Amino acid sequence: MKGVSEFQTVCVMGLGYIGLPTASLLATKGFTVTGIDVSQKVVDTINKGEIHIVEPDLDILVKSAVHSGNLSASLEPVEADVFIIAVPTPFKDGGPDHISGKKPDLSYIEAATKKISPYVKPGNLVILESTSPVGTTDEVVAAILEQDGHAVGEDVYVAHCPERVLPGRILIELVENDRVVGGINESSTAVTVDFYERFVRGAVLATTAKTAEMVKLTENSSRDVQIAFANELSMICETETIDTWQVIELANRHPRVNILQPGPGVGGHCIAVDPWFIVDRSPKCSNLIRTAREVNDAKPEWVIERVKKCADKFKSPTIACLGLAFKADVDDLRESPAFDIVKKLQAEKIGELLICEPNLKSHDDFDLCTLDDAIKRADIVLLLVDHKSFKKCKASDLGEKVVIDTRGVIK
Ligand code: SAJ
Repeated sequence: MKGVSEFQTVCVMGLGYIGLPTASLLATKGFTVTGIDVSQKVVDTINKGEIHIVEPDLDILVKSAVHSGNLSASLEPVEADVFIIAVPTPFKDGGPDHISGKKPDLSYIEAATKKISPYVKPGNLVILESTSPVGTTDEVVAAILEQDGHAVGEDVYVAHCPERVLPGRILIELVENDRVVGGINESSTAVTVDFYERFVRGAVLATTAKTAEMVKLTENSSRDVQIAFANELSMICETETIDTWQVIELANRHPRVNILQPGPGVGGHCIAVDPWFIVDRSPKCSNLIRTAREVNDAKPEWVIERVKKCADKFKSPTIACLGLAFKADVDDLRESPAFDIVKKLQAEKIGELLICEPNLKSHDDFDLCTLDDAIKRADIVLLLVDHKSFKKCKASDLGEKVVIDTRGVIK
């Protein structure tokens, strides 16, 4: 059996927002990495040294990793010293009632574990990086490997090391952030800590698998609750005709107050999803977490009502919708409140929509236009995402146009 310092080959399952940056980073640190994805298109793109997602500097990293010969992509796993599972964990939406319908969908983790199982050998390390409900590392990953005859915990190490990187800063945070590592037993934890210490500059903190799972869910739920507070505040301030952003700015001058920013809702595949994993397992003790999710989920509808009210004042209004992404300076539309708002305005035929998303070249459902064109022709300017280019818009340039600024960026 190899010692951890001899681990040289890595197989990364899933080449998305976490898997691809991780695979490329490891490749540039000297590991021989094979990235596995279910999409032939993604595999072909990466093997050409190109990328399929928008993330600062990722194109340069992938290009150099592929050209060095240390990174290649494939549809099928290969034998390796370390296997990293970085696949999505969405929820299954729409059950008989809204809350219990939000059950975690672990099918991608199950499929990835089953796929690597025939390639796992004694001495290997299997790491789950996907954000997961408490118990998944033991009850899903380790259980599947055990069923397949692997001596899990004895000569096959299994651990959870949740990813914590912020889209838009992934390459910096992959290296700089502290990491939490929880093995299914002490030897798994120790081996995994050693592995991350080979490429992470932040501290690598040891705990159990269950604690590591809960830590990750806690981080995202905490942020969700705090954003819900800001969103609720923005609705209260609107009824009082007070500027929310000024209230927050002034309140944050108190040494122990730090309120986050309101917006059109909370999007992305993490914060809008992960708190439900806690609610699903502990429904009786998670009122605050569930309510925060509901407040944030209700915000897009509140924005739509505001748009409708403004639109009623025009015969046939032209509405510039600025942004579709789930947050600033990314191209990711998953769980995006901006996208949902624009879709609904379109479905309800609320005016002529001019849609601008500078991070996308095109979109199947919408014709996209430039910022200048959208603003020039609009009666109503609806700012949904605080993209860099939108922050240049000044109220003085918008003249008599009605402005609905859900992010508080138009000064
Ligand atoms: N948002 C607000 N107001 C704020 C901050 C954010 O409305 O003050 C909105 C954003 O516009 C977006 C959503 O919240 O729609 C989430 O954005 P985000 O930037 O807070 O977080 P994500 O989803 O991009 O990344 C989060 C991060 N978690 C935390 O900050 C605790 C990241 O570190 C995680 O790795 C990531 O989730 C993940 O993958 O779980």
